[in-house]
Amino acid sequence: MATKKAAKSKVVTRRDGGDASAGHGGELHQTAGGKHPPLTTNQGLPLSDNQNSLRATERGPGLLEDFALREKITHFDHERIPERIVHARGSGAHGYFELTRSLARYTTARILTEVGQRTPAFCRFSTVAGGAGSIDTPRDVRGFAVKFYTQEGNWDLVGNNIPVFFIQDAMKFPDVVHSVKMEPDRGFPQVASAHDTFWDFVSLTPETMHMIMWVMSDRTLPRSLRMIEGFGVHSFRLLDAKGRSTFVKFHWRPKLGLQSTLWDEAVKLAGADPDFHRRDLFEAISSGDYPEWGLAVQLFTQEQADALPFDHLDATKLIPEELVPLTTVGRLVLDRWPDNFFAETEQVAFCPSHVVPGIDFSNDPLLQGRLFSYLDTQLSRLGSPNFHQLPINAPKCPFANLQRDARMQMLRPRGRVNYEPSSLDPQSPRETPGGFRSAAVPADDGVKGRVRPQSFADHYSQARLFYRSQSEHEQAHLASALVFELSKVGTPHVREAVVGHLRHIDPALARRVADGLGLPKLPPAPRAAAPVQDLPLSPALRIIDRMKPTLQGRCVGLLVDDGSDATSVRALRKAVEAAGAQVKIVAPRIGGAKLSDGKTLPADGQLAGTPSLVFDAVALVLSDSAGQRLAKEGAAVDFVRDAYAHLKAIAVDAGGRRVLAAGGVEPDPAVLDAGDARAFVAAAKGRQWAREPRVRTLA
Ligand code: HDE
Repeated sequence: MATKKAAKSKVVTRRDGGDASAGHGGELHQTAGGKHPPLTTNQGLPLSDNQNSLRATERGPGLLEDFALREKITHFDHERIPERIVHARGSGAHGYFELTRSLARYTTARILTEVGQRTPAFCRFSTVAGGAGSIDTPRDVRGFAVKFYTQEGNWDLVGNNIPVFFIQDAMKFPDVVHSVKMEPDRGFPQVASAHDTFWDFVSLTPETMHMIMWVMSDRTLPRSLRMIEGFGVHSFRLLDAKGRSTFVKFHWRPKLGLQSTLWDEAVKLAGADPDFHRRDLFEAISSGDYPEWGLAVQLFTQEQADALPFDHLDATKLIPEELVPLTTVGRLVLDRWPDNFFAETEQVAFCPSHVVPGIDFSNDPLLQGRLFSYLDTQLSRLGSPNFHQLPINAPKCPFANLQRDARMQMLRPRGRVNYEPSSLDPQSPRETPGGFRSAAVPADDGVKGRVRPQSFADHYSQARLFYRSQSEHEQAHLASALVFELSKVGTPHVREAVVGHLRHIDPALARRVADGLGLPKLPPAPRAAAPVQDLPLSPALRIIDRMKPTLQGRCVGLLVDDGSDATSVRALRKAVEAAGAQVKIVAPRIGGAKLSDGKTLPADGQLAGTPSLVFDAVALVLSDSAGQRLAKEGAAVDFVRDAYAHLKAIAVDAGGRRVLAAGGVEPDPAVLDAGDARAFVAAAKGRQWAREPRVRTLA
């Protein structure tokens, strides 16, 4: 038996360096397949047989004595840990943060004052509502959590891709999450807000309205995690050496610009590639095309905050950048995929309470609740207060205190002193004058109580500001999203109540949605707790106008078959790659296609499994006979039909035109000749918004 041979074979190499946590002791065995470490039990016992359990006789019962089987199965039975109650599905990557502009005027935090300093970082992106095994492209908020391993301890900036939140007070978090998750009696829908309980909660909670505008916008349908913004949401404080504080809001801006998919595309992507975003991030990092974001800050004083027409401590409000400008101070680059998904992406534990000296919290009641929740959740998820000792969570600077013991203790503190003050051990850790201090700000006068300030009462003005700041196309998408979601709500009074709220936001929006739902008349608007203000619009909140006309970081699909014109294929590929995009070859067979020059071009994807959904633009270079054949092939017809409906540029030659015709696609200025690679590249840099009214009815 091969394994027996392996166990007996001579030790040929010592394992040098590497990750001791990988678990094997250091000796490699030469086998026919190469050099392998010995397979051992968790106690280090080398095993000679990993194929068969121990049995009383050849065809007899198994034996309890079989410790190797029991250890293996027991460990397997316990492989899963509780998934995160929210943000369960996520993808992470390592990288670094580099400061480009000092904030020394405002803070002592070294990560924000030492220009050029590179701080190691780990970033995890997530959806919110679905389970760990759900899809990447639901209509959902995306988490954007960054752990900076600074010299002064770990700083976690645990944000989202939307700058506001559903609720104002942590007390309501379990309610909003329960309402959006699958309904508890039936266990569906998975990862969708389009159901009664969510909209019931929303309709009875007007403070959700601003966030609802964002969630119904294209922001929740990102094309790639590399093309989302990130926001710290709450106001934080920066503290200088004298203890003076300045409010700060943190923003991440993607280098590739913002880009979203269309709803129809996102829905189909869920089936075509449930890992669409994870794969995209993995492929980008693996190919050295490192995702990058700029870190920008909005800085403002208490006096400026007091002059704002809303309360910045209310997490349902943003501060338009037209009011308080953004200053870019650094960049985040993700350049390394984790070695092991579970050890790193799953076990990473973010807590907004992890800050460094020079950064402090504001009184935002949502943030205050979060400061408790995350530590608590890590205890249940990771099972021990020693979760900070896991390599992904451990600070990369020295850390020491007098906390001791507990489950899964990995450290071996020495000596008799595990208390403070002490005089017996000069080495025991002590307080440091430059250590963390809370901002010494005077507390407001007031009465203790379960209260919401009147300054939190305006729920509609910023929802209006957001909606009215959108481009025409984005407004149409938003209205259509509301119609889609509310059409999935079975309870008429819930649908009507939501439309009632929309009347405060924008009467035309309310009418559009009411029409889309087929309501006979506009439902009444609820009483607004504060007058609705017409705040100055903020065009910076749009996506469409701010999409970068670029192919950088994008992917173009080239559909070929036997006999495709080699010159056209080569010219298209060259032009697209020169513009910074990746080219993927799609063919009816994964082995590739024999082009007109007699050479075989290997395929990256087989046609049936590689729809145009996964590309930003497509080209079809097909011989006449291949065109005729593929015109009868559903996958090829869908390839062009979807590309057209998703407003993508399409290049075709004569063979390709046959498939277009079979798909009933009417040529327009972005359906181009495959011979004109330059025009194709120019069109591929954007979506064809003008085409949209021809392909779908929007509310
Ligand atoms: Fe979270 N949130 N949250 N959240 N959140 C969690 O912590 C919570 C909120 C965010 O990739 C949980 O480790 C409360 C706002 C991200 O691991 C939990 C409240 C923002 C992630 C939790 C909020 C976020 C989480 C679940 C209201 C944007 C994923 C697992 C008071 C600024 C981090 C976990 C990762 C995760 C609680 C509101 C972002 C239960 C109580 C606002 C990106 O602790």
